[in-house]
Amino acid sequence: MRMNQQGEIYRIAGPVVTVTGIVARMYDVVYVGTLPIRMTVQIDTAGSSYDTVLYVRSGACVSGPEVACDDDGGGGVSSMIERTFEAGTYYVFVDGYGTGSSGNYVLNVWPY
Ligand SMILES: [Ca+2]
Repeated sequence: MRMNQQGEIYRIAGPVVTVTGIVARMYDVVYVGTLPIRMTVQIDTAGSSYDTVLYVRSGACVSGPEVACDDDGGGGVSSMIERTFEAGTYYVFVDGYGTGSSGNYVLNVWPY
């Protein structure tokens, strides 16, 4: 488990979100969001410049159970998770396929 270099967790604010940033080598970026009700959400990294991997964890940030993971399901080497989540708080990790993976990421969150 790697964490973002600032030790920060970014909050997802709003129903549909596109956020961008840079993942440095050896670090993940972590976002947290809360679903008020059970809903289906698509999370993807389309448009990112490197080989991304997405993880979703529930509960405690680094120790909570992993509820979803995807490497290349978004086409090419981008990642995509589409599933129905129960109400609750989830942590979305933008990781890289290899330990040296880094670059510009785009994270899209689409509830529907
Ligand atoms: Ca990938």
